[in-house]
Amino acid sequence: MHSYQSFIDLKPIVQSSQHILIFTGAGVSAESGIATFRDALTGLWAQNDPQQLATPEGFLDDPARVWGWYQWRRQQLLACQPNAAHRAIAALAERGLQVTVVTQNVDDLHERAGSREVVHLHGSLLETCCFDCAAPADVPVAQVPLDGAAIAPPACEQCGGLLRPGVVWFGEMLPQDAWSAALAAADGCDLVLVVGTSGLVYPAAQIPQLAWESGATVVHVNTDPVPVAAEREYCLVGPAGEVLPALLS
Ligand code: BJW
Ligand code: ZN
Repeated sequence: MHSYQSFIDLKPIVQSSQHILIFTGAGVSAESGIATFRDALTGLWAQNDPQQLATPEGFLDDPARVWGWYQWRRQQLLACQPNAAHRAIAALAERGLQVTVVTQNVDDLHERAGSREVVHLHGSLLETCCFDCAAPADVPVAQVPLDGAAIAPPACEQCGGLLRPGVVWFGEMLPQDAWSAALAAADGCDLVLVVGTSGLVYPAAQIPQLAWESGATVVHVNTDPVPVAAEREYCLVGPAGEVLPALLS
C-alpha cells in the first residue's frame, strides 16, 4: 500500500503516461479565492443550506434567494484569476500527450488558464437557462456590487418561465454529453490526477474509481490526506498550486 508520497517519486509515472485524466473539484480553485463547499469554516455549505440553494425544490420555494446568491457568486468569479494549478494543468497538454480535464467546478478558470475542451460535469455559473423550457438565455453580470441578497430572476423570453443558473443541483441529472465524455476518459486513460475534491458527490465521484478499475494509476492531490486503499493509488498532500507545478514540470 502506498500512501503519502513525494512528488519526486511520482514524476516517472507522469512522464510515462500517454493519456492523463485530470479530475478536479473546488480545491483546485481555492487558491484563486473561490470558496470550497465543505471546508468546515469557509465552505459554502458550512454557511448556507444546500437544500435551499442547490435543489430545484429550493429554487421554486424562493427563486429570488437562489438567483441572488448565484449572481453574487458569478460576480465574485469574474474578479478571480486562474492559479498555478490551473496553469500547470493547461501546460501539460502542450507536451504532446493526451490530456482530458473533467471538472466538477462551475467556474471557468481551467479555460482561462488555457485548457481547451474542459468537461463540466456540474454545468457553469456563467450560463443561464429557463427553469421550465431549458432555453438558454444571455444575462449580463450585474455592475453594482452584490452581497448575495435576494434578486428576482428575469423571465424567459421564450415561455415566460423563471431563469435559473446553468448548474447541476442535487437531484438533477448530469449533462449526458459531459457524463459520456468523462466515462470515455476514465476508460481510456492510464493516469488520473484527482485534484481538490472531497469525492463525496455522486455520480461524479465514480470517475476516478472507474478509471482505477480500468487499470489506471490514481494520484490524489489534496491539502487533506486522502486514505488510499489500493495498489496504483497514491496521495500527494499539499495545496494544488504548489504540488501540481512541481509534479508536472
Ligand atoms: C484543496 C485545497 C487546495 C481545499 N489544494 N485541495 C449515491 C449515494 C448517495 C447519494 C447519491 C448517490 N448518487 C446520487 C446521490 C445524490 C447526490 C449526492 O451525491 N449526494 C451526496 C452529497 C451524498 N447527487 C446528485 O443529486 C447528483 N445527481 C444525480 O445523482 O442525478 C441522478 C438522480 C436524479 C434524481 C434523483 C436522484 C438521483 C447531482 C449532484 C450535483 C452537485 N452539485 C453541486 C453544486 C453545483 C452548483 C453550485 O456550485 O452551487 O456541485 S454540490 C457541490 O459539490 C458542487 C461540487 O461540484 C460538488 C463536489 O464538491 P467538491 O468539488 O468535491 O468540493 P468540496 O468542498 O467537497 O471539497 C474540496 C476538497 O478540496 C477538499 O477535499 C479539500 O481538502 C480540498 N482542498 N483547498 C488542494 N488549495
Ligand atoms: Zn422558457
